[in-house]
Amino acid sequence: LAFEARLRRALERREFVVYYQPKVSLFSGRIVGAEALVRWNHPERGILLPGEFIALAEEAGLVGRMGMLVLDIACRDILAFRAADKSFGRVAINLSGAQFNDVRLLEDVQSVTEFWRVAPASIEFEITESMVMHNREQAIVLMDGLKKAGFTLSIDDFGTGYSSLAYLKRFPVDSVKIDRSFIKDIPDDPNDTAIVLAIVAMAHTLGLKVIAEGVETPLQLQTLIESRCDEYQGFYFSKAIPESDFLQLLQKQS
Ligand code: G
Ligand code: G
Ligand code: MN
Ligand code: NA
Repeated sequence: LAFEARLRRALERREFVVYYQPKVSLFSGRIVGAEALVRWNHPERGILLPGEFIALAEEAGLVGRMGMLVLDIACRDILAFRAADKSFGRVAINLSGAQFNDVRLLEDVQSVTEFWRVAPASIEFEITESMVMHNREQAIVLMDGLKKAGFTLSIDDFGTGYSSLAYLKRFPVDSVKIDRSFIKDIPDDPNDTAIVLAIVAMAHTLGLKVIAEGVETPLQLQTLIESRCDEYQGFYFSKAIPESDFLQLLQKQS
């Protein structure tokens, strides 16, 4: 309970910060977007990673409020990113299961983007397969609503759940993010290399873009380029960094 009270106070005091990890385009080789990753700037303990507080925030019913704070910060930061680089695309935001089950999600996110006058297409929501598969029909209704409002949708950790072609076709999503467990051992592991190729081919057939996460080595990148994966994210390019550092990266490339 002490931790829960501490987390509540952290929300009131806006102790959360957002770090950004670049997404690089196959087509242009430029940074075209970023994934927003929340950190708790704890007054005594310093920067805490999501693994130390997200699950507890979910249990305490606070993850929705935290998510709205993350979206609020990301919208503010997008305006700065656009000012630094006119061609800057999207910021991706991770949704938790609790947010996805909240009937007010669409209303809430629209009120934030409207406040900042940020086009919904600049916001990409990363949704995991398991969140969608948990309640498929309700998930499709919510995703349809978000799409109609103009938001971009992506399936995170793709390949780890019970992803099926049949369902992917019915989900109104724009892209899939291949889970980093499939990227880790390419090109040495022929099975993983084949899986990556198959995911890209399948996604492209369905008109979806493919993002690879966890890209760490030049050989992994080369393999992904050869498989025509659309965007890359990983330590090879950059870890998640504070807003001011990300802004500098954008300024350097424009
Ligand atoms: O870099 P990293 O340790 O930041 O992130 C770990 C995990 O935390 C990731 O799987 C990511 O999905 C999750 N995460 C990061 N930021 C957020 C956020 O703003 N909201 C939610 N729900 N999850 C997040
Ligand atoms: O997909 P999720 O939303 O689960 O992914 C974000 C997590 O992946 C964060 O914890 C981030 O720090 C981590 N991550 C990002 N790039 C890399 C990478 O190249 N290698 C590894 N091992 N982890 C990465
Ligand atoms: Mn993610
Ligand atoms: Na992921």
